[in-house]
Amino acid sequence: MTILVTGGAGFIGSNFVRHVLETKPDSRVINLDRLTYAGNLDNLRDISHQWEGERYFFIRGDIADHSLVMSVFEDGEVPKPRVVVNFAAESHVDRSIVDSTPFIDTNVKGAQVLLDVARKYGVELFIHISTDEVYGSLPLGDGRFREGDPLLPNSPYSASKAASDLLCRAYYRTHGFPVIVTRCCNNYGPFQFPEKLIPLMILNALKGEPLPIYGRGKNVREWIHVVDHCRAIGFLLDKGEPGEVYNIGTGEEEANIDMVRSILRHVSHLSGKPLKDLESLVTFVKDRPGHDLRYALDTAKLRDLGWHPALSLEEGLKETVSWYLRHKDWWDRVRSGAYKEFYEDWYGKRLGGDP
Ligand code: NAD
Ligand code: TDX
Repeated sequence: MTILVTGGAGFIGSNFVRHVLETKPDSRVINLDRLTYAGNLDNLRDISHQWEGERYFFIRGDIADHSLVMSVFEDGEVPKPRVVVNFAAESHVDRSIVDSTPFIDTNVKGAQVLLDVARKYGVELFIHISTDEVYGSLPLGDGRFREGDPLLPNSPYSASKAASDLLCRAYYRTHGFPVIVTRCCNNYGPFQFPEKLIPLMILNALKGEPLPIYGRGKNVREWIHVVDHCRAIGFLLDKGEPGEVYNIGTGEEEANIDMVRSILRHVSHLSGKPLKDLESLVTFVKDRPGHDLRYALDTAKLRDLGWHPALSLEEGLKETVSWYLRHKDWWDRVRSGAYKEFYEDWYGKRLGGDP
């Protein structure tokens, strides 16, 4: 099986490339990635050393570039993909508030180009990686989103993801094209770009920098270790039904402030830094505009097929903090350049006061 993985140099995509090559011995992976600020070939250095040119192929390019995507299916030098897993996206909500243009270009236009070309070349299965954010926001309490619930996105990011989910639905209904859409909760784990809550808090704590928490930290997220997410996608490659949507989650919810306190506990334990000093870095800042209060998923549909998460949040978080402590070289490189620019622009005023 040759799989075209788009966005394979990003956080979840790189974990998925590794997962597939390690768990499916007869698989080959073509990684198509534009290498935006979030794409990083360091995430796959071990994979390219071991398998480049045999089971792993990298192509730099934009999923919205029609002729480039066509060439992936035609070029004689790489195997022809029969399956597509689309991770490529602009993925950070805060950046979509500053400028939504790249979100439309990649998440909407890019998805349409990929669907079109994949259909033309008779791809047998297309898995589109979407998000719980397309459902909108829940009140605090027990409610959970189910796959048939309406899409009510609140950020430019989630609106662009919802648009691509609807394109997938339309390609299935109109053309009978075999598309599966997955909607996962918040991921954490190795190689996550430190603009997202968990790595941002780990690295700022290690550096003794302020820990910016939006509003009062009461917003709730459901969390999954990235390897459990990858296992679920691998499972759906074999067991998923075309035309269906699957929620992927763990049921493990945390308010942001509690999540940050757990992170600090692990950072203190593993680094020896006094917990009191780390907690003094917590800084409540101006809220994210349109900030969704709570996400939570009903995952009965996937669990009934036989998938369950393997890692608890407690274990996964400890392992993740330990990974960042052991990979300073990786994050030192990542925290320069585009990262720094966005950080100063977005957090500069927030951390200067005005909560
Ligand atoms: P990421 O930002 O870490 O990686 C995105 C990757 O896509 C990068 O390698 C980037 O270079 C590449 N890319 C961006 N635009 C491209 C384009 N036009 N053409 C080709 N490649 C392009 O994102 P992530 O956190 O790994 O998320 C991956 C997918 O999973 C996204 O579709 C996201 O919406 C979805 N998702 C993420 C989470 C989460 O918690 N991170 C949760 C649910 C769903
Ligand atoms: O500095 C911060 N302070 C803060 O309080 C950051 C970066 C975040 N937060 C809050 C906002 C959210 O309530 O933490 C929570 C998590 O924030 P993010 O890590 O930005 O994730 P979120 O907005 O929930 O979206 C994530 O999950 C769904 C991913 O980034 C998306 O790609 C995915 O679709």
